[in-house]
Amino acid sequence: MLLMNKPNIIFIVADDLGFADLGCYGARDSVWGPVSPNIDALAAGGLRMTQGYSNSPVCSPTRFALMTMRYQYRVRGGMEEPINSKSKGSTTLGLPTDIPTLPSLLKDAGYTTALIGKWHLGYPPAFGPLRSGYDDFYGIMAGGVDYFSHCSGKGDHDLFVGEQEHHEVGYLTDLLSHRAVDYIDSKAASAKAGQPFFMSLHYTAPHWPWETRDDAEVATKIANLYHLDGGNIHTYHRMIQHMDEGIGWVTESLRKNGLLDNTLIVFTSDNGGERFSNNWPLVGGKMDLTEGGIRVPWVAHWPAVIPAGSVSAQHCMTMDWSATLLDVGGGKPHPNYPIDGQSIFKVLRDPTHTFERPLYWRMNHRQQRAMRLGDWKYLKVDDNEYLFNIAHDERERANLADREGERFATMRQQYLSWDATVPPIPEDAVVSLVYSTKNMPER
Ligand SMILES: [Ca+2]
Repeated sequence: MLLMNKPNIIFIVADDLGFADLGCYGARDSVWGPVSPNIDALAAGGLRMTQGYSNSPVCSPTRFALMTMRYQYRVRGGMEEPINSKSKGSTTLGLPTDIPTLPSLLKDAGYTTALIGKWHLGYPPAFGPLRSGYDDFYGIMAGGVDYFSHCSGKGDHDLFVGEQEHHEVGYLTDLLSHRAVDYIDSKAASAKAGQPFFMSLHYTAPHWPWETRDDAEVATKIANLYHLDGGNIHTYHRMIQHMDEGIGWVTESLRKNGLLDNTLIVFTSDNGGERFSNNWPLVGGKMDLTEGGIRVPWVAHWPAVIPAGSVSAQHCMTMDWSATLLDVGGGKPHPNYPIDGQSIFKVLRDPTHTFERPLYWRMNHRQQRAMRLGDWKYLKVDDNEYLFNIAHDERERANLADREGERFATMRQQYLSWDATVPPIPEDAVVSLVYSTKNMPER
């Protein structure tokens, strides 16, 4: 290691935040000012990735990859798009507890570990964060809850400390931020004495329902959590800003405790943007393998190692960042569970460094396939296949499959060869869509 002490690690994951929703990724200011000044400051003081992806365009599959550092298709639960409340009581639709995870392997490397926020990888007694490597858990088990009642879509109260149900009054984004600050405060002395911590901070913001800190009243009136008759970009911006403010509190807490210099903070989203997101200049969003569904912000801040103001076009996806955090923490993958993720630690130390990194995605929804290799992307949606030069056309409008026939055939074959290395989509895998064109026109 470069450093005397292993760094503390904070992995912040937003929910359904789009590629261009942050100021540092080109978002316009809201009517009341910048939407994400604190995350923008982390990017300015660290690294911003321009070609970073999520492992999936939907929630739980990405989280399987984040935890296991492997393609999510390797476990049955990872093929649900996404895990929903019907998996309560299931012993198959969740993260199997025998699989080594990022937190369990960091624990082996000497870290204390905590998840504050959303789990979404199956329900106890078969599954849960404390069974997969986290020492502490404060948050929700489901894919989404109301910000005030903390109830999931079926009306079940879903806020837990460990595996104990926990009632607390407050706006969920703020509760998670305060809890994260408390965690840092409680671990500061031991961290300075050489016992590092790994904190996953998985916000539900800016996911539906469309409620700001001032919308307790709205929460009493919505028919269901999908909130198809509510929200607007102003509410959406405020929800991002509340999360950003909390991230400012977290950063300030690290500074106050003298931990900021040797703490690696990583910020991202679990999938591309939803209905109110800004994904410009990309097309599509959540559930799509066009760039808008999978290209997400990746910001990393670590003053001791990452040069301020760095920008990198290194290709990477969620599981590569998990592999990086394991690498940074001095952990090792379990030999029986070789990981698919590739560490980009070298890029953090030298953001001018890049390496070739082929990336693959597969969705049951609309039989989608995608592969990114260098400037090029092979894409299939329903029965249509495409080839795009992402470096020239990241909006994926100019289909070069005919003009570049040989390249198209080669990439298609390479995709199929990769696909043969992961289990096929089982017959009973479920795709759950929240809305259709009956609810709102095509985007
Ligand atoms: Ca999500």
